[in-house]
Amino acid sequence: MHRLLRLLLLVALPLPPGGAAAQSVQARDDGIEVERGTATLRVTALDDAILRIQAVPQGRLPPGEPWAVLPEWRGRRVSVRPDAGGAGFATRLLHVTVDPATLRLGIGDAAGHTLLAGAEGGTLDVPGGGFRICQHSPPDAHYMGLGDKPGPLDRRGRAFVNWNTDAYAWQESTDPLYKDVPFFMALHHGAAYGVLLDSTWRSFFDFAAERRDAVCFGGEGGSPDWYFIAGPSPKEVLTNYTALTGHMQLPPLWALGLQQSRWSYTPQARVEEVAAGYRATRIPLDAIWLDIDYQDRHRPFTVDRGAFPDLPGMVRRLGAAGVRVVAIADLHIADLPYAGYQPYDTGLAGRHFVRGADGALFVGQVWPGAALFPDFARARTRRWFGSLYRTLYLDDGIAGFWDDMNEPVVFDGPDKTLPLDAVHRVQEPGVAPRLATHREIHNVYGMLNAEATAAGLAALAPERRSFVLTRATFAGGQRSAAVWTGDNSATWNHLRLSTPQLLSLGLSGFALAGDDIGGFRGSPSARLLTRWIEVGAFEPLFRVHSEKGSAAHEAYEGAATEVARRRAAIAERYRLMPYLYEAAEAASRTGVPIMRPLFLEFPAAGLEWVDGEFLLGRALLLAPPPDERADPYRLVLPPGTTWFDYRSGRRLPEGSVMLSPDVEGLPAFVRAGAVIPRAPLVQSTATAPEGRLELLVYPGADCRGDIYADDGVSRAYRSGAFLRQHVACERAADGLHLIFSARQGRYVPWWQGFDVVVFGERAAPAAVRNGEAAVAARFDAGDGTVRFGLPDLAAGGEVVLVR
Ligand code: NBV
Repeated sequence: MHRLLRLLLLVALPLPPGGAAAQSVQARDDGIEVERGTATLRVTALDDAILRIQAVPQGRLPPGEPWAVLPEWRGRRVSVRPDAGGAGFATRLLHVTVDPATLRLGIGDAAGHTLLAGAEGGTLDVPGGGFRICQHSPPDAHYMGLGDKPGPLDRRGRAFVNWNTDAYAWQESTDPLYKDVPFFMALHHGAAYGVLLDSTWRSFFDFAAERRDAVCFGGEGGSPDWYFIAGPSPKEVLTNYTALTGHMQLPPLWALGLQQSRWSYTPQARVEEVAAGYRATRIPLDAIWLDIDYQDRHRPFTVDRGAFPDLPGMVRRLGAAGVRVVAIADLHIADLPYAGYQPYDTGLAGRHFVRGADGALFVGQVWPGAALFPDFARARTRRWFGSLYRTLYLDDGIAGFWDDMNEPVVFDGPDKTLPLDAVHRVQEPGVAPRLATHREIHNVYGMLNAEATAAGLAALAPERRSFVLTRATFAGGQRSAAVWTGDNSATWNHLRLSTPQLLSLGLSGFALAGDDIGGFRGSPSARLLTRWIEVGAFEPLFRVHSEKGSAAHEAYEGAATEVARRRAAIAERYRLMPYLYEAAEAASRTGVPIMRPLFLEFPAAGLEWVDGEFLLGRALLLAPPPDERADPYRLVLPPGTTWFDYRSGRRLPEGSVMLSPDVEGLPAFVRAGAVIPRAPLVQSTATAPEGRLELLVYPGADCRGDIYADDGVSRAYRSGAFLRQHVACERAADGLHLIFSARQGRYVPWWQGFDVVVFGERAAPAAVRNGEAAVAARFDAGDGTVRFGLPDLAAGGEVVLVR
């Protein structure tokens, strides 16, 4: 980070007519408040790493939005050290200055490096409503985030709008898409910080597009209320950001297995046929999805009993085969008076539906025909909506739910959504009730739909982990639901786009994200489907989905050679499930995503690789071919770390290597300094693997790995029914040491012991010792591995490969 004078953030305020405005500076215990003319700017230190910045052109500062930031932060403050001159303050990590004459704000780190600095162009009063904030952008700074926006991960040089939109047939340049995550991370010379604009209004972000030296962002309504989130490492930014806005919940284990969806599997016999297709071809599968046609005339929370004469029976039979059923239940409630349609009747009675500006219920066309729209801004309405899942969840046995169309989509609405002047009632605990227009609520509507679903499921079955997938969401939406990238297309370009898009979601708090494997729109060639499955096998969510009328997307369909490759890719995901699950569990506590861009692990290495390569967890590097061609392509490896080829176990040369797309399976590599747990193959996560847990050890600096396990379905892990064990490796004068920490938690695992494989060894160890006991080991000079078995070292232990 360069050592410039602290540059200053300028929130340019209009001067009142007639000259200089009166100023006042008030040092506060937790920050500073400055008045200039009628305007007020307040900076509050919520903790040492997180600042909240609020401003208004006149009047009092509004209380702020209840949606993105967790309520526990509402009263959170730390005491700060005021500067001698009075116009700034310091926390333990940050130094903030405000120039009272100009209201310029500058943020630096404790060592005096500038982090964020002002630029011209900001205003608290955009004509027509809203505000704009501008900051200086060093030419070599990079910007990541904003959720599901497609295109390169580095947003520099482009401008974006946030407005949740049903973007069927979206392409690389389409903006906005389904989600609004007004959070970005800036990375400059390896040091990072984050910015959350806590605005639900249509917002925009310009990353040095209009002016090459400035980043500007703003909203079309309201006043600035934003958070500066310190790092300095990108991981710390995410940890702080998810402390502020919440973590994804640990998903049930089955949600990490292969999930097969289609619009639509119907009737019942077809659903069972697809499951049987997987079992017959020995391709693992954990879930099948029911799209809108399982319902009676597309009415949410109903079942077409003609096509599904025995839904609970079907669910039971599939369950016995290790396949769960996930069902869609869209938010739009069919407008069906006097029809005995309970969602309508109870919704009307509870006054749960959105009304137009004229006070009449708003009715719009969606899948069921005329429909009503729950007012999710109301906590009571969310509770009611959550209760609608009772029959499907508790009686029919549906394992998870899918919230689609929640931007929301209204086929005949203005701009295909609710009218902007439709009225919502904001009624939240701890917040003064008020009315708000749809213009203000639109961007949080989908997130609140998903919150209603997740909270409803938790209330119906408190002991069970829930699984919800949502299309629209907002910052903080990771708390309740996983996300997918909507209606992509069955093209090679869309496969390529999926990597930066999922990485961006991970950097925006959404660790549990996936795309429609194979492409939603259109028919993938057998080759494309295979490649997509090979890539998807290393993504957080692994769900194949397709549109009506498209060719088969099931992994078992097609030429035997393709099916074999898909089977191998899916099987490898299942074998890596302990590694994947541990990464998911860590993400649910730390916010560090499962799927990571390389700079997250190697911040100093910059962004050279961002759009092709990615990491699964900390150790596994995947390098999909850039396109459909069979030409060799270059793999660039972050410097300073040795890498191994995951499949051959061989050490790679430093720098870069050429890869051929025709090798069996997706090119995969492991960093030196890793321990990867791997399990025997199962056909579903519902079956416990049998035998021993494999530990793949790649010696190197900072060598470590974690084992995590629990029952995979309940919430008992929160009260101690889990297993966590840390394994480290260390090269010492007497040999290589494997250090097993004592196990935490009381969960009893399926494995009886470990099969250890140590890679990259040049010679056979003189002996392998587990404490005092000698261990029989096998050295393979061909691939440089040492293999041996160990008992289940639950109490911890140290194993030495003696030189
Ligand atoms: O419910 C039907 C589809 C669904 O399959 C898809 O995944 C969603 O993104 N849904 C959109 C509505 C219709 C899309 C044209």
